[in-house]
Amino acid sequence: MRPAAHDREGHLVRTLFELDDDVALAPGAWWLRGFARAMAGTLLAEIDQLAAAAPFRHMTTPGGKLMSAAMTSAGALGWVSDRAGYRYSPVDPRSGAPWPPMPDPFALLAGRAAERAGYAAFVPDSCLVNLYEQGARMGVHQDRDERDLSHPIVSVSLGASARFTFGPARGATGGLAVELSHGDVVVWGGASRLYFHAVTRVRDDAPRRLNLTLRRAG
Ligand code: MD6
Ligand code: FE
Repeated sequence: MRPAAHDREGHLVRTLFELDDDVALAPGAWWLRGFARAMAGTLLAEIDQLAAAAPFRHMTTPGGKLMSAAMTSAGALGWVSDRAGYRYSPVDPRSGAPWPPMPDPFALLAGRAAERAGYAAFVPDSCLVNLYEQGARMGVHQDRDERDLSHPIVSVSLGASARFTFGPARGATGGLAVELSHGDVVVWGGASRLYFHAVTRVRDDAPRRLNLTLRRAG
């Protein structure tokens, strides 16, 4: 939180929330607005490097549909999807080689963001990178392929802003929609670790959107 502002007469001045305030989204879930903005250039350069080694690709869902977001991974484990299902794999199925190592700035940012949200000593072993070109979306899902669900997930948004929905049920009941902007970080775990979420649209305020989701998967 920022210190509260006062006007010339000493009145406390507050809007609903101010730029870069931390916002509690749900029990255990925090929206850290702008938390990664100062690191964005570093993160984007790391993404370019890792995509040169493990290119973005559109994976197939177990139902046989092509996902509209393109994906790649870094770290000991990478998230993959194909006709056989969703799972984590130590190798990139496209090359058969291990995923590129977790970039140090990713792990550093994840640990700091998790700590700020109340999760001490978070060390990710997997970073899924989602690339959204215009028109790409992500359908409603839960993240439950990780071995130990007591670890939080740290999600970093870069580039175009996007509408993100988040709640306890597959439908809208009890949920929220927020606009995630360049540099925003969402951390969630605990009571909301299995909340449903989706990216329902990506805005055209930048040519594309990138999202990092950092997890402890193994
Ligand atoms: C995205 N994010 O923002 C998709 N999952 O592009 C996710 O699916 C997600 O942001 C788990 C935790 C945080 C997330
Ligand atoms: Fe997810």
